[in-house]
Amino acid sequence: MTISADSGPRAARRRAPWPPLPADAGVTVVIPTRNEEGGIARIIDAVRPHATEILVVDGRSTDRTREIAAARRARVIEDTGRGKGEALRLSFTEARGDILVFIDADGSHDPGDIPRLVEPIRLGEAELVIASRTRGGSDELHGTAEQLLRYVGSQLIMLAINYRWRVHLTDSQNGYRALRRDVALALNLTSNLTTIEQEMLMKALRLGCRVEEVPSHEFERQWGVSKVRVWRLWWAYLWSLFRNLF
Ligand SMILES: Nc1nc2c(ncn2[C@@H]2O[C@H](COP(=O)(O)OP(=O)(O)O)[C@@H](O)[C@H]2O)c(=O)[nH]1
Ligand SMILES: [Mg+2]
Repeated sequence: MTISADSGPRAARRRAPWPPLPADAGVTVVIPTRNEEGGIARIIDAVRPHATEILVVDGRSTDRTREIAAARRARVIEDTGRGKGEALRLSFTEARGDILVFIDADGSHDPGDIPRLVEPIRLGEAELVIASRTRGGSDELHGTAEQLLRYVGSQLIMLAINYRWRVHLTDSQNGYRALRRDVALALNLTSNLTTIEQEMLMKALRLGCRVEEVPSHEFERQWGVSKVRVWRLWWAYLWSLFRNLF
């Protein structure tokens, strides 16, 4: 299902359709990492069949993440430790592929879904394709108070975005997604934190990009610990929402 942005008050800022990608468009799989030595090798091996380049953006890991990734022949670069958002933004200029796929390093996402994320972009049917946990199910969003906060918060944010741009999307927060690199560069994203995901979606809609979703299951983190504390960050999500919504 393809959903286009609306004709809202800022429609004048819409730009012309993006030019078709070359038939041999490369895919850079971007893996942000912070202390992911437990499974980074497995992720790199699993995404390799789907990638022309594997770019690990490391945020000051104090374990062996960078070493292991380099030994697995991924390209490893370092951000300045501000957060996952900074890591993703850095990848826009560093990646060589025309299509970027962002995937977490914690084993939550199924790398086998990469072709389905990339296909609509290759076909010129979408500029941003998000893996939807609402459609694919999540083992990580239900059960504890923090997970409830994440779930309810993300649904409310999704509701606001859907009303604002008159779209009908289901997952504004999943980090597992594919984006054209030229679009990524045009979005002028500023988030340093995990608010980057909703900022990316809102700015893409504002630019008139076509956003698609594919169902994708989210597994529990397979190793290591989560770096994101939503109950400490809720203000950042709200601020990002208001700044980008209006
Ligand atoms: N470069 C970088 N990566 C990060 C940072 N924080 C988290 N990550 C990575 O971003 C991905 C998602 O983080 P995670 O802790 O699993 O967040 P959660 O899934 O929301 O609990 C993982 O691959 C992390 O290693 C950071 O500050 N810098
Ligand atoms: Mg995770």
